[in-house]
Amino acid sequence: MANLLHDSLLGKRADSDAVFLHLPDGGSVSYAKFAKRAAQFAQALSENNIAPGDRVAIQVGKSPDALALIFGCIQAGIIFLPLNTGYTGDELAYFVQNSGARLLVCDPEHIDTLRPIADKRGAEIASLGQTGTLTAQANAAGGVFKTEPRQGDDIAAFLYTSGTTGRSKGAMLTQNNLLSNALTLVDHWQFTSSDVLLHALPIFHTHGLFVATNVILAAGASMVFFPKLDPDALIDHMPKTTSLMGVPTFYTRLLDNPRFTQDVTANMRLFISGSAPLLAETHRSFEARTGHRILERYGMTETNMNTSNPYAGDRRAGTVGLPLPGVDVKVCGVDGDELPRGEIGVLEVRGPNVFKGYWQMPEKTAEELRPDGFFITGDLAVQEQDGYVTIVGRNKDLIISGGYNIYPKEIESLLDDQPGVLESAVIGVPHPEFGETPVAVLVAGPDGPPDIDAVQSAVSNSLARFKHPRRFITVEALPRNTMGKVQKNALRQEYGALFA
Ligand code: MLC
Ligand code: AMP
Repeated sequence: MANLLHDSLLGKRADSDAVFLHLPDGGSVSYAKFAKRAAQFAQALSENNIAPGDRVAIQVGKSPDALALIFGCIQAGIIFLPLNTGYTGDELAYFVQNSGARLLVCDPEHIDTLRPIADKRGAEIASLGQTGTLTAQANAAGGVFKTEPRQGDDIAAFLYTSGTTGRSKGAMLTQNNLLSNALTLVDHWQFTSSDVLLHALPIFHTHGLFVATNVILAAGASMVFFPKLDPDALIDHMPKTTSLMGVPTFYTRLLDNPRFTQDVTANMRLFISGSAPLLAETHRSFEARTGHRILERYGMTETNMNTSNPYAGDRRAGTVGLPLPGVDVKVCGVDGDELPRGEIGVLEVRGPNVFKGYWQMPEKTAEELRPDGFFITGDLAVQEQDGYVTIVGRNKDLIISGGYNIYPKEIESLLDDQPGVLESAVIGVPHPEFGETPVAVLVAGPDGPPDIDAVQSAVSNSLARFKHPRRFITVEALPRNTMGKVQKNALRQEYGALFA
């Protein structure tokens, strides 16, 4: 029996000398070398008695080995949870606990601080990097590993995504969710083995991992693998590359760079944007500067990619294009009934890309995944007569900063527990660089106003940097409607120009 994802993405090129990764400083990693490295990690994991179906939590910096570890998990049938490197110990503890991870893999410099978190939850801990313990084991492994059979419906990964209420949920993504979407995107965006992608996204989210990496593997193409976004480095490499995938901040930062000219982009065939709304204005400025029309697409952690502007055809600024082949899309009223085209409602999607449910949260799954397979995205959208979809807002309390999701509820729960805070509301306001940024509005308790420095340090201790409110404002009372519900719209209006 086969391992669908491993065989399709890596196995079939396991002997190929073709380049998979170009390293920014000049080296490269071939498909054969990468496949062997993945097998070494699969072996190292097995030697640690991590079995198929077990979970491995991975919080490591971006590197070829980090990617090889993920593909080692796939080959060994182990479920991996890639985690944002910005998460604090508190956040990490939750993911290890909730997933029941058998192993936590971290950077060598964090192993001592994170060990108690793993110990307390009965997980082993290992590290990846030059002095890493798992790296040493992989180095000693022969690199021949009997691939674990896996079927399309088997879970490949948990991707944690927060909710508007309560804690993060582990979205269970199957092998077929990931593979079907990668194959669709290769076709839709016309990727071939000649493509060279600029890869500057993190590999712990859907965009950098399942869209960018899996598309490149499925096409047998290659990518320049940058540790993080550095617009100058992208510009340096662009004359020899063909494509870029980024969040809107990538495009605004490129436009801010005077070295970014039409000449630099002459060899590029495709610029793709997603994970957050791309302003129509950015789309137009980009075309004016380079002659390229950015291709915007729309997806989610739970669903991978759902819609995309066409490769050949009208890439319409401000829209997320048409449903991808095999994906059903409908715009519904709150009761779930489909609305006529042209009306605004909640977007629902169905297809082989849609996840299996939230790990050990059947009620949450039932709230968002209908029995007929439609997933309620929580995004507000309108679909034109000709099928183009525009995301016009959100029916969920979510802030997206530079492509990272921030759920106000998580920050508010922490703020409400701080001395001097009676209650709080966190809102997203427009930000020139990150699209949106969180602002905290606090109501003082009866004993006087809160000490903002103390509140800020509580936030720093518990939450990843990207979630920190950029402004704390103390008010007498929060605006409420007649039902007593906080009117965040009124707050957004009042503070909307803070970063203009
Ligand atoms: C970094 N910082 C951020 C931030 N990224 N703050 C808010 N929002 C962000 N997104 C913080 C840093 O910690 C730092 O804080 C300060 O901001 C400036 O750092 P920087 O060096 O300028 O940031 P940089 O490393 O360049 O990162 C910016 C970025 C990055 C936009 C390149 O955030 C990024 O790569 N975002 C992509 C996220 C992503 O992949 N999303 C896809 C999700 S999948 P300080 O105080 O230390 O200076 C998904 C589905 C789909 O949504 O459809 O794709
Ligand atoms: P995540 O949970 O990190 O996968 O984020 C998914 C959310 O990002 C979606 O529900 C949308 O709100 C948003 N999103 C992704 N792509 C786009 C896009 N092209 N335009 C607008 N919003 C987007």
